[in-house]
Amino acid sequence: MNIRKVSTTPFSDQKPGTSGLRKAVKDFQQPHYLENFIQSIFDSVGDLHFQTLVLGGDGRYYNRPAIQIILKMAAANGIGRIKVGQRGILSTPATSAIIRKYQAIGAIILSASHNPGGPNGDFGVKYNISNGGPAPEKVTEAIYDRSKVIDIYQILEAPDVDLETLGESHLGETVVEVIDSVQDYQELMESLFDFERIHQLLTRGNFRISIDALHAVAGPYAHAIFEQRLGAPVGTVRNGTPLEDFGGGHPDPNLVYAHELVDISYGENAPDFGAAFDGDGDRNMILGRKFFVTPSDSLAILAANAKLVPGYSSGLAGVARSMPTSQAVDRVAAQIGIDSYETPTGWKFFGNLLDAGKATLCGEESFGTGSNHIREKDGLWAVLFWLNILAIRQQSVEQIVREHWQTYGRNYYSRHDYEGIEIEPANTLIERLRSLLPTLKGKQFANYQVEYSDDFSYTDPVDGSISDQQGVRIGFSDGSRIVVRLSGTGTQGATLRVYLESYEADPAKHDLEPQQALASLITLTEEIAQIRKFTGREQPTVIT
Ligand code: VG1
Ligand code: CO
Repeated sequence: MNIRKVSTTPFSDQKPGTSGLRKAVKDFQQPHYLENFIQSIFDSVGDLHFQTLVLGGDGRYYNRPAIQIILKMAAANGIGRIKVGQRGILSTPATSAIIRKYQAIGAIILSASHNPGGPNGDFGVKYNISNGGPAPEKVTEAIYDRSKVIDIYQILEAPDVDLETLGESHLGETVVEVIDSVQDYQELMESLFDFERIHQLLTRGNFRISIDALHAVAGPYAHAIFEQRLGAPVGTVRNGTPLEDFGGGHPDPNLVYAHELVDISYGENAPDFGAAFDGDGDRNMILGRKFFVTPSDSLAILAANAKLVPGYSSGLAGVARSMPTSQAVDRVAAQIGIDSYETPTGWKFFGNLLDAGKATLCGEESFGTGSNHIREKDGLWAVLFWLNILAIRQQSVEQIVREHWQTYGRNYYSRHDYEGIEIEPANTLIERLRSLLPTLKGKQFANYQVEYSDDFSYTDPVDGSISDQQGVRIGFSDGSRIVVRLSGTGTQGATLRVYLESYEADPAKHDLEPQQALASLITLTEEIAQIRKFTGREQPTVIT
């Protein structure tokens, strides 16, 4: 078989964001666009000979053609073995598990996560390194630097690989192994959780769950684990077949986009537990009966109850959360006497803490929770963790959350997103806020006194690398916070994210709606940041 060396010219916009390179499908379909980026990855990661690469994606439109291109490029670049998910399907957490289990050099994950799919939707490429986690910034920068000067890529001339049939074949010298998408991941889950107790919970008595895969990658995993293995009735998993356009929806597990599940969970005869996942299966939303669990609370509750779960029964080394995530987990860490780390947004910042054994559980406010079992956030894992806790405590989701608030106080929390706004005024808003920061400290706004104001800078405690300008934070003396940053995953215009948090110790005041509890902070945010003026929007697009 022939290796073709193809001349190419660089694209200037292949800078990976919070989670890989995300662009419209149409951008990726430009001649050489995908190939340039893939070759830039291969050129940046060192010697590939005799190495194993993991390859898969969330099943979105363009997944299959992209996989064929990448298989042939990987073979042309001399990779020893490629483990590719059957039909090109691998969730992000499963990919991370497979890298670690088989000591692969890394993985290419084709996903734009929660962004919509289809010919007019988005596509994405993430590169994960040998620890199973997203490439850290020094790697993504090397890939980006390479993409700016690339002039040639290599691809094997060969027929397409059959992705339907499990087993091995050859592409030139390279072994291509089509693997079961679920099996390795399911084995890992069985090693962490008490499947027998969860099986009992789901089959004896009248505890009912409802799982929504939003037509995305988690479907096959959820069918196999909840229905086939754990005995939940067929039909428990809704929208469980991955579709190229996710049925036209946003595969984003929150109260806005997972409205079908929300209607069920707040309807008559609601199930005891509900959950949804995102496009690539790394996010989760947890619902009780007529009850929503804030992701930040979910992280804190998993941390507080970790000893009930076999995989974590010996306790936690530490916990970590992204900076905008609420401080609820910090209170649990303080009580247990372990460290709590605050990192920039994006899972790549947890990798070093997990590798160094400094943190066991990690989480983000954006519906992401995970642990040291892999190096990605993990939607199904979070659901199994909750079910394991529920099986042992024999209380409702709401009772568990309310008891948690009684013990630790409640961190009221909300995120307001302004999606698809114009880039220039969005940048001006942020720059203006940055310039205000030095003047804010000590200032009094109605009942709020500013205790600190900065643009978050993170020094990695393991390798000393510094990441600046990770979000404007304004903290008040009563523990409330406003955080403002721009998204690094959007593909149209800019997305402004405003994160609001206030703390309430008194259980008598734990029954407010978050928007109501945060109302005066929301007004104050407008006063300081002038969001209406700069975005031209009266309201956020999405409130979570
Ligand atoms: C968003 C979330 C962030 C998450 C990232 C990737 O990033 O806020 O917490 O890690 O998406 O998640 P940003 O830069 O748009 O705020 V996923 O599930 O899209 O890979
Ligand atoms: Co995701």
